Amino acid sequence: MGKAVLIPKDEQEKMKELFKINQFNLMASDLIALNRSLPDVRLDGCKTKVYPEELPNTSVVIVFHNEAWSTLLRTVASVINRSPPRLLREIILVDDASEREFLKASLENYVKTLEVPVRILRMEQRSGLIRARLRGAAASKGQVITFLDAHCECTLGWLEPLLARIKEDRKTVVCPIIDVISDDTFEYMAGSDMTYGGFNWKLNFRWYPVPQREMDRRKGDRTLPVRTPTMAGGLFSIDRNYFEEIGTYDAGMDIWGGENLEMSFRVWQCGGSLEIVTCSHVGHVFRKATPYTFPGGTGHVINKNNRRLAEVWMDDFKDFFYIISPGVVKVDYGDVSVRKALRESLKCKPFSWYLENIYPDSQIPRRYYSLGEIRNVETNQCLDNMGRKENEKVGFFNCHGMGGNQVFSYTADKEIRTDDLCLDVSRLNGPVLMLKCHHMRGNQLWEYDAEVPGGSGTARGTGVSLAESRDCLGWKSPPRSQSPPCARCPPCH
Ligand code: UD2
Ligand code: MN
Repeated sequence: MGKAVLIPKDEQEKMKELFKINQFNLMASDLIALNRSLPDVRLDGCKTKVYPEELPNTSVVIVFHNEAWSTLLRTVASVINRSPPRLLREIILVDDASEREFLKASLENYVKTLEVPVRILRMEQRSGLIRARLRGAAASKGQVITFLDAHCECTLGWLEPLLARIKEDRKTVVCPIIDVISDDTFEYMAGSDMTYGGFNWKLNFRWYPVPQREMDRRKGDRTLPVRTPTMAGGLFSIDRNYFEEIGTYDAGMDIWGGENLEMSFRVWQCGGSLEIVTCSHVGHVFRKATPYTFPGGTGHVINKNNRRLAEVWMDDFKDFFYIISPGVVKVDYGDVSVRKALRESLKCKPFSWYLENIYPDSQIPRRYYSLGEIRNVETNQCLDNMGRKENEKVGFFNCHGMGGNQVFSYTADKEIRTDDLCLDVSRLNGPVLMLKCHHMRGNQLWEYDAEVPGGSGTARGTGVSLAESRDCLGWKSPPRSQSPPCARCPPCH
């Protein structure tokens, strides 16, 4: 029933050793049956829903690199045991050049004993999850392709609502709610239907609360799919032909990262939609660290992938990513002309359309006056978020002109924001804090009185000055003249 596994004290040393192999509690996973039962975590309204008898069937594609035996085969078992046989066309396992012996002949022999066709494809060399998924997709025969990570557990009724939604609208890409399988105890914990996918300036995928406008659109019915700006990436279903039409994946992306935002932007901007189907629940082991190597270096690979998606899909809004990630502009991202041509041929909408219509609560403001540093021209000190977290005070530091922690945007809503935090003066005479942006103005409203855009002026919060001991701050447009340009003053609105 998805309960936690507790390892006795005298085995905990061993447990810690084994943890390092996959960055999850392998000992716990190995103690759990491959076909363990799970609680039914669905909303009551989901349990009684009736889906059409005729639904498209699906191929399930699972890519893996050095995955553990028990997690991989528990994923497979849960797919087989909890999918109506008529809807499960096949399971395709794509081995991304794993080095572990048990993933070779033993795996092949094991899957032969299963009652659903399971094919194993092997990448000749380490290719990363994106190209591995492309390989699996190309070999698949189902009407729908469902991608899963190799450490998932599907729950009762997970598949029907996904396929039913695609049957209703073949251009909808659908994700289940991703439940949490603890990396420590393998306890199964229900995910929330009240969060959806977003991203920050660094292009990290993040969960954010489902906004009121989306609750209103669904008239408060939480069993209806949530339109989500982005997806986490690992677990989703897509109509097979639509996957082709919309441009599959960017095969120029390596190893891990970025492909989820790339697909999210592409689907929305090119006429499709992306939803979390809240009646479908699939568990996933979320890890705190990656267990495998990144040929080329973790940072380099992720920056390259992110540059590819920023260059193709984000138009000038890529400036937010570039200015907050110093050095990233130096990363070679290869050739994206094929992806740009795809964007042309599909007549996709601009990123500003996406921000306005799909993600108005985005961390990247659709309209803003300025993006750059906030400098006190007398002292040459700059506002600096100091890498601090929510609810801490904003700092000051010598201006370094490198972006990063010294980047702020003065938005059309008159917020001063640094990534997903806004300067806030809710504590009377207290320090200026960085809090979640609430879009309600109030304590997050800043007036800026410079006469020329980008010129010097005073930024004042309601009743409190921005700096602890200073009355005002000089305001200067971004210092960098090299590409990418950071200033766009002020946008039309
Ligand atoms: C999340 C996604 C993941 C992917 C990633 C961004 C979920 C639950 N997971 O990270 O699917 O979108 O964000 O890229 O949404 N793998 C390979 N070859 C590699 C590296 C990984 O086959 O070179 C496999 C790996 O064994 C796993 C899958 O790809 O089955 C995803 O990798 P992960 O589990 O490390 O990614 P995760 O969950 O942190
Ligand atoms: Mn994963």
